[in-house]
Amino acid sequence: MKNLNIDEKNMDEICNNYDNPGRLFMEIALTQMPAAYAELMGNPGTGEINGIVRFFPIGAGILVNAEVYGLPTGIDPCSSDIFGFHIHEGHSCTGNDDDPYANAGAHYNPSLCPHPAHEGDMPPLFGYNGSAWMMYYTDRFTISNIIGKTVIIHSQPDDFTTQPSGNSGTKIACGTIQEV
Ligand SMILES: [Cu+2]
Repeated sequence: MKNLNIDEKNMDEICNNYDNPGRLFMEIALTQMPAAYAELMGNPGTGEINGIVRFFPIGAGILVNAEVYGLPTGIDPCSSDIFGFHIHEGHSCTGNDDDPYANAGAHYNPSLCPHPAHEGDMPPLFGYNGSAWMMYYTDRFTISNIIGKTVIIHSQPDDFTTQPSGNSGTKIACGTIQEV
């Protein structure tokens, strides 16, 4: 088994040449500090949702890792327990009675593309008995693009078709992205 020697200088080289970048990603997530993170919190109306999203720059992309607890669990055996998950352009997890995270705004979408081609569109969270874990690698944004913006969990699956946000229901948890 190859021994990975990870430092900033050789990340591009490793990413481009290593035969299993997934192992590099796992190793980085386990051993390195992220460049940015968001602590996700629910509100009294959505229960005890809490979690963290961490952003690691690797090569030309960003490795995103989400870990969330306290998600709703469906009673219906056919409940999907899938939750839309996006970076929104607003800078605040505040709102009003109708939408407690209204000030998180719309999806981060500087290119003005349709959903799901927004820069802030991410893979949805798949709930497992109320928790979720997800990791993916993207070049849709840089760390400086997202600092201060918000990560939102929605109540429903993202259908990746309906505009402007995949018919993913209400916003049930939110966190502001902080630089480490
Ligand atoms: Cu959203």
